[in-house]
Amino acid sequence: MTTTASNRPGGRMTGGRALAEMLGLHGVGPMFGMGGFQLLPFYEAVRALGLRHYLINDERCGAFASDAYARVTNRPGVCDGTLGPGATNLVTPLVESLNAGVAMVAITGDSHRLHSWKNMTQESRQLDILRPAVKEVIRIEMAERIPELTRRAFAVATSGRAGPVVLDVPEDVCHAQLDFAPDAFWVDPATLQFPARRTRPAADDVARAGALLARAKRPLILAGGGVHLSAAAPALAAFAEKFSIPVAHTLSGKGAIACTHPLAVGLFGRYSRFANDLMERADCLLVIGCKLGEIATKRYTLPAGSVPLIHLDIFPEEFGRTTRAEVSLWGDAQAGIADLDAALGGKPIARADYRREIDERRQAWLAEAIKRLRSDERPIDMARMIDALNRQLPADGILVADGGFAAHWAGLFYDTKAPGRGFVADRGLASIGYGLPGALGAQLAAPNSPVVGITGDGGLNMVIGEIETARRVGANFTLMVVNNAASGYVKALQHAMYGAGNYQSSDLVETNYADVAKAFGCRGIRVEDPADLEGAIATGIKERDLPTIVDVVVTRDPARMLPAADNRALQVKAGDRPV
Ligand SMILES: Cc1ncc(C[n+]2csc(CCOP(=O)(O)OP(=O)(O)O)c2C)c(N)n1
Ligand SMILES: [Mg+2]
Repeated sequence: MTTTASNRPGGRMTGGRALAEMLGLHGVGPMFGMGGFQLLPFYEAVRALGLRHYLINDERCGAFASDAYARVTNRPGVCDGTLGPGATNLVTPLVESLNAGVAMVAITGDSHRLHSWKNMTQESRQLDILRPAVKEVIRIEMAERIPELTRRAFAVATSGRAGPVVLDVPEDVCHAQLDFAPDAFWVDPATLQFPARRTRPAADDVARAGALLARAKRPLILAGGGVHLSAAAPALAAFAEKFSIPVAHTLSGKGAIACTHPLAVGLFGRYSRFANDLMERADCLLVIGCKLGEIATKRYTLPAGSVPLIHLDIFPEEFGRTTRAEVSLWGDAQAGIADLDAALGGKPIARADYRREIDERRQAWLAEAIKRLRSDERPIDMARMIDALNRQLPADGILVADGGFAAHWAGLFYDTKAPGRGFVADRGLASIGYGLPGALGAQLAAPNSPVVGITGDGGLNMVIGEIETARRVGANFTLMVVNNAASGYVKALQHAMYGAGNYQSSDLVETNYADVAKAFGCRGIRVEDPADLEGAIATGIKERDLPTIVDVVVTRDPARMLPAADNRALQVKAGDRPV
């Protein structure tokens, strides 16, 4: 069953072709998936139309790669999985996108409706399984409705708080041949990126927030990932600069202002440079695009209840969930920042003393941290590895961090050099295994930028087959492997909770990932001496003919694995986690 290439949709075609035509009209970026019989006409149409689609070795990774593509471009990511195991493999990454507010369209093949529920091979209750993982499930029951419902998938994915949508295509709908009217094929241009449309907070709420901020002597902005979802980083940086308000960030909010900006005070929450201290002494907190979840609030102990708090968010259900707000601003981050700017009257505020204090606190923090950042230890100190990244990654570089230690260490010590999404971490669900496919998606999203992923060895083991994908598709990023021969975060917590030597199921066998990389036909560099770190990263960034894997042998001492903490001095409260 072949279809002829055409850039003018309409006429007789398969359902799969109609779907591919609609994706083409939506200008989708690289798609990732693994085929099966149900979606074959779609794959054939993708081929005929010349759309970019890549075979992935695990559907989880296809959706992770699309998610990273979406975060870097603010355009919806697209992935697919076949009936049954393909569809169920999408659960974890789709929950990531759901929790993180990332627009995705995930196409699933489904059983032929003439035979469904007759134990067709691979059949499962896949929509029941996927439903709570996504913003919306759209099942196409009539092939005639493919253009309309594809359009609807993009509309739902990109509107309000963005999120993932499953577009479920039964086999007979995909394989059907029918006549489509050309005027069925149109797109709503607003839905080609997210947020599709921007809403503004109510004017009287903005006025009250403006009055609170105007009175404040020590205001502090707490920026979450919503700043990036709204593409609000440049606006936020300008706002902070104009009114001399320091900016602290969550893991997802890194880059809301360049980390090298004098008003950037780094991570707040579970791990902090000095932002938590500033939070304690603030007299007004402006929270932007942040859910104030467990890690941001250090298990609901921050901020102190007495500080007046303004909460700007697109998702009103988050107001008051963990933290009481004095003023809740329901709206888009970028639009809300513009409104607050106007409410403050447009006159810059200098706050010279406050700025000086921030500089002093930064210097004091650095004086302590420098020992780790410049450590010559072998095995290598994680902080030294991040320091090397700080030196080697340029302003347009993108660092993608996996769910283990990588995200926390990089969140704490890595410095972006420009406002924007220079740091991508899967904090929606914090699965391990995002680092490699995330770097793949980010590299295809920003082909001219150096992309570096950091992954744990455990996270890499989970998805190692995607090294083959990266090489095949020419995604020539650099991947740093935090090689501690352990499920390190777990081992460090076991050490803190149960004492030295009491480890269970948290050790990995020593593996040379540089050799693994070479076996996959990629460049592999093993680094055991910290002095070699920068050269290895520089090689990865410069030599763009192949993906480069830098296997970094880091500390194996579980007492020294947690970011910025020496566990020997750690206080462990009964019934609670150590950090
Ligand atoms: C899919 C998944 N399973 C389990 C966890 C819990 N977890 C958090 S960190 C971690 C250790 C991961 O080991 P590795 O990737 O080697 O990173 P490391 O902490 O050693 O740097 C685990 C298992 C998780 N985040 N995701
Ligand atoms: Mg590890």
